[in-house]
Amino acid sequence: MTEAVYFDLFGTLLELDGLGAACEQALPDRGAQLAATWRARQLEISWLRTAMRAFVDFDQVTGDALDAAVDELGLRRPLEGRKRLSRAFAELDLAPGAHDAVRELRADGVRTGVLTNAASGTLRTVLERTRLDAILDDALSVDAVAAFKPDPSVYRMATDASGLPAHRIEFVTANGWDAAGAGAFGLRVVWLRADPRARIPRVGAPVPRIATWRTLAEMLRS
Ligand code: LAC
Repeated sequence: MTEAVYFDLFGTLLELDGLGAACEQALPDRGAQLAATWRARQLEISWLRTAMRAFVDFDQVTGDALDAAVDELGLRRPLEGRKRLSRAFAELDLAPGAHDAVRELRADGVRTGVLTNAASGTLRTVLERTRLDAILDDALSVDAVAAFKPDPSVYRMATDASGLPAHRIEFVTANGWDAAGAGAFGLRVVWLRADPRARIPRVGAPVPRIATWRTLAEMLRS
């Protein structure tokens, strides 16, 4: 029986689809391109800053990534509504089925938590807005360790918070690179793989189990 389960936030509990729509409003016809470039730069900057030991919080990384993406797309005018758009990650919708799955697991007596790159303040706002705060025991932001995923210190927050060894903790993410990082640390990983063609990066991590929000609770029960 599962004792504790931690969830990734951006792209997992929250779906990234809304990012394209928000970008489309700011930049008609190129919203999808801006959203994809923005997310790619956001992750790249977080990995670089972690390797460089030059942590700033994820809000700052996200803003810098937006500016980098806009620059790359070669826009001549400043992006309209840049300030509002930079908050788009915090306003993403819950993934369908996510709330039900977390609630079901918690009702089974499983300890639940979120383990995310998100800055503490943003995380609090998101959990209140989505009402996840009522069904999550732990809200773990990387601010506490001043490093981003996949630094092992981030995944260690789950063992510290739960008091359980890594191999008795489930970690659920839709991000393949996050699945690799958590698996390499020793957590039991479930990958909510959105695209059947997606592959885990070849970094020597164990192969994760694959589920959907609909099948997750049942899988973790057995
Ligand atoms: C998170 C991003 C990386 O940690 O998905 O929420």
